[in-house]
Amino acid sequence: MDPQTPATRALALRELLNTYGHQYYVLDAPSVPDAEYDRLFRELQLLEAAHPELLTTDSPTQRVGGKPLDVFTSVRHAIPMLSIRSETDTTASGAEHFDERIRKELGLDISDELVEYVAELKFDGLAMSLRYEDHVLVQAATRGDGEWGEDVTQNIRTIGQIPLRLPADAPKLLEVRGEVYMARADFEALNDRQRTRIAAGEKNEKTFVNPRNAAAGAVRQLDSTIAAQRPLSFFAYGLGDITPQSEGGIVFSSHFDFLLQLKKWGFPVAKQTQCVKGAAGLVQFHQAIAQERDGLPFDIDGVVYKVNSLEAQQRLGFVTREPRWAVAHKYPAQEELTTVQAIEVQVGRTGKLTPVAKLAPVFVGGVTVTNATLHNEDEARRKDVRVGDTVIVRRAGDVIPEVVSVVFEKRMQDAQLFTMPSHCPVCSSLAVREEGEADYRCTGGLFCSAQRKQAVLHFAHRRAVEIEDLGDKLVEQLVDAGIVNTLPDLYKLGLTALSQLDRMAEKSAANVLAGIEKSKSTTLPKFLFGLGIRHVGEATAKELSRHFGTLDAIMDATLDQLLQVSDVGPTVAQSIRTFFDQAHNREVVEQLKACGVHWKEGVASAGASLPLTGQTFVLTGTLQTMGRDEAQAKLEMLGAKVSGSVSKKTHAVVAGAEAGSKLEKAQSLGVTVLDESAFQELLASHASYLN
Ligand code: I6G
Repeated sequence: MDPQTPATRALALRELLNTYGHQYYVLDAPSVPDAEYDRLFRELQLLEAAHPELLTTDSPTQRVGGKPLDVFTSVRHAIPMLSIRSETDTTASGAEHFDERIRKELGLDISDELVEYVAELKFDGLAMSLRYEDHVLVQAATRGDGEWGEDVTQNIRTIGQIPLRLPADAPKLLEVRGEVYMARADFEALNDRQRTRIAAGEKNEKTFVNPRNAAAGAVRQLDSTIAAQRPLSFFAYGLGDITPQSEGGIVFSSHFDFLLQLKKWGFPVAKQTQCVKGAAGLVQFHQAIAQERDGLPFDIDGVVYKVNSLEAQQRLGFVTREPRWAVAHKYPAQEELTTVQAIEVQVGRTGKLTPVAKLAPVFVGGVTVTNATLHNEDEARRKDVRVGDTVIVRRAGDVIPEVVSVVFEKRMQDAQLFTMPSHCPVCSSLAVREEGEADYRCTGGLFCSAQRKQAVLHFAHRRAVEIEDLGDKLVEQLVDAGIVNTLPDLYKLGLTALSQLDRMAEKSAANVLAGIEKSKSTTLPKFLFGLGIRHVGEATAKELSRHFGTLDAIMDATLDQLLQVSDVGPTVAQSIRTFFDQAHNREVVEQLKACGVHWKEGVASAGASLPLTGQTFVLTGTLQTMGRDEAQAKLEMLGAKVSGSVSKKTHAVVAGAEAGSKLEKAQSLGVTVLDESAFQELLASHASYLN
């Protein structure tokens, strides 16, 4: 064949672009620069424009969208799109119930071997069925009622991860089921673009509530050129129709084999998918994914377990429209609806005023939530949250709950716009918002009792000098009663003053005093962090201590000297200088020392290096001989950085008992792993730096 004919060139371009697209979208490993892809794409577009007869539906140029539709056509699924039943027990034992049921239904008893399962993610997106005939994507349909769905092929073709043509070894007929979703980062970027459009006065534009909602909107766009601008992704997880064996079709023996084959044919399959054995394997998967959930680049609402053997699946069959061989095991929802009962303004340690929505109690993310931050004036305005509003609240992991958006359709007519107060709600001092800052601040300083309370709580925090049993209720009483006005007042407390407070028995008072006594012996970074200097977090306090060695050296450091410390920029340096330039702050430090607060001062390591300087360690699992905080503190005293995640740059992973995925990752990356005794040896070899 002459390679120069338009037809062969078009074919070659389609194949090249499909290969590059697969490397880029599915494998996340592009092999050519974007400019090269764009050049070839343009060449194919021009060729197809000049020779319309060469245009095919599997051409990558068709990913940009086509003519707007009036309505979506209904299509009947060749094989019904089933739904999946949910395990009602959302605790880990839900997995055990499923395994028990499967064993019973398969007639297995205790002496029989463990059942093999495939454990997968339950993506928070939209189910989709992709039909390939003669290797070309001919139809993409939503689930609909399971029997009839909507034909959304034009929109689905715009998804770069979905192959438009399958390799020659794929069956002539293949229906792949999976989930269309929007990755979190793509969702954020889309909403940023939407906000810019709204700000530019573009009518009919809106922001989206969550990635699922944005994905659903894009899939149901009648104008596929708009869908093409919405960044959708896809994961494959199941089979619909397929060329039967009697017509030479391929036969799989297990679901896992099927998924591996899908990957080979170019479909994205979630890398978390695992083949596991028995209830213990399912429980382990459930727990591991619960840990990983917040760090995933996309939302999931649970995991799915499926019996791996297809022969066993057949034996188990279906109940109504649900397979008996699969179950969804959900995690607690991270978003819920509730109503705003009030909007209060809270005063933080540095005087920052934070608007907080007081909510009708709602169970979300595994806990009952009654407060959600609105962050600051701009955020509160942007979301336009008002008292009485019905709102979507989100709580993911340990992150503070937040109001995602208002359900405007449910807003009362007389709902009042929220405005930030001009004065501090606690001490009535003027509240100011400085230029370039997002926050209003109370100007009352330590005159403001709210700031005093927060300053005391911060000083007493576990990561600062750590005063056990000194909780917020107690601090509130101590400050309100005028017993504690400054930090040194804590060390002047006696049994009599304490026992007179509400709900404070003599025994509890004695515990508090013991906690205060214990806190006198601290470390320089903890003390420095506890002072609550603006912009000096825990990491900066550690860097400063390491660099200067003594508190006096830090207090007397010039701006230039402060700027020598890694992580310290002009704002932080200025904040430290301003703090120690104020006589009353130096006085507080002196008084605390006079009350007996002490630490071991070190030697300045500015310029010099400690034994583990420049090395990053990761701690995982449980150490028998010391807590994780202590292990971290020791590594840091030796100059190491301690990180939460393993990468190729990690110097070593310290693995205690029951170390999980971090240990596995270290092993797969070839990172050094120290068990507890090797770690002890390392510390012992540098003992002179630790005592
Ligand atoms: O709704 C679903 C989400 C995820 C599924 C599913 C799934 O596997 C990861 N698998 C099946 C078989 C069904 N629904 C019916």
